[in-house]
Formats: sequence, C-alpha cells, structure tokens
Amino acid sequence: MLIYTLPKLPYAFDALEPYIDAKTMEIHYTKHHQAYVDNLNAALAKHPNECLPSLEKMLQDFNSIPSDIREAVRNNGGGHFNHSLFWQLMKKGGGGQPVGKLKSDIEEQFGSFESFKAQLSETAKSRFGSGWAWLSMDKDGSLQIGSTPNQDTLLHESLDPIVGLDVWEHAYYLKYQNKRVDYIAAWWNVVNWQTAEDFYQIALKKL
Ligand code: MN3
Repeated sequence: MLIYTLPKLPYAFDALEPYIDAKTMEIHYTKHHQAYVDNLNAALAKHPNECLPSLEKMLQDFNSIPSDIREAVRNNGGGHFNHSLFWQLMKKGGGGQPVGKLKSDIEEQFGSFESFKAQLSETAKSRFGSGWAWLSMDKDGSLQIGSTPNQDTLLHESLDPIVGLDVWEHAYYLKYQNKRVDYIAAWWNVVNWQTAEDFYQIALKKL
C-alpha cells in the first residue's frame, strides 16, 4: 500500500514575504496540505490488500477509485496533488516575465504577457467559492486558462498543469481577508517562471 508524505517545501515560510506572509505559508503547508496527505492515507488504508492505481490515474478517472473512498481520494488526493505543484511554482524573488518557450507561446497565443496576466487574474477572481485558477496545456498543445472547483485537478480534464493559483480563502485570508483581488495581484510577484517552463517542456514532450 502506498503511503503519501508531505513534500519538502523548497523555501522557508517567510521566503515569499511580503506577498505571502510567513504565518499563512506555515499554516497552509503544515496544517492544510498535511491534512490532505493524512486524509488521503487514511482513505487508502481502508483498502490495504488491493493494488490500487496510482494517485494520478485515480484522479484522472474517478471510477477507478473504490466507491467507499471515492470522494475522500478525489478531495484529499486532489489537494495533495495540487499543493505539491503550487509550492514549486513559487519562489523568493520570483515574478517578472515568463521564460523560454513558454514566454514566446504565451505572447503568441494570448497576444501579450499583460493580456494573459489579466485573463488569468480575472479567472482567479471569478472562481466562485474555493478552487484553483490554471494555465494548462491541452491535448493539441495549445495553452488555455481555466479553473477547477474545490480540490479538483486538471488531470480529470486531461490537461497538463503549467501554472496554478490556489484561491481558497486559507491561501490568503490572514493577510488579505476578503480581498482576493489583492492576493492575486501580489502572487504575480512570487511566480517561479522557470518551474512553469519546466512543466511546459515536460507536457510538450508528451504530445
Ligand atoms: Mn490551499
């Protein structure tokens, strides 16, 4: 049976200050992400003798998850998957412009980086309730902006995640309260564009 663990955070809790405060990072990582991992493991422990598909496979096809743990794996496995991406997509001294092929393809497909940024910000702002905003790559290789509710992942839509933004209140409430728009504007200053380019290159290789 697979046991999932919290991935190491690639920076200190205060590394993303002042855009994302240390207390939010600490609670988000050690409490929220840890809870997704613990709840995922607890669900999987109900099927100790079964050879279950990989987490990615289960999140792609919910019917591959035993029915009694389907919701738990969808929500907590999704939470673990999404947050594992999210931490890597931020860094101290991040922000600025995309790099590499992602930069030129964003400019080509969205007109300009500013236009792309405005569209992703609007999608993040208008996600009702809790969820995520994404830049992803579709099966035909095109880039697209979208969002998922709760902890649903892009795997279920057969899209490859390139950039993801957590817009759950737990990601910003301590510092920004109800001002999600301010959090979104601040988050652009910590985006790790090299990781986004790496994810893009991995996705392109699958075409
Ligand atoms: Mn979160």
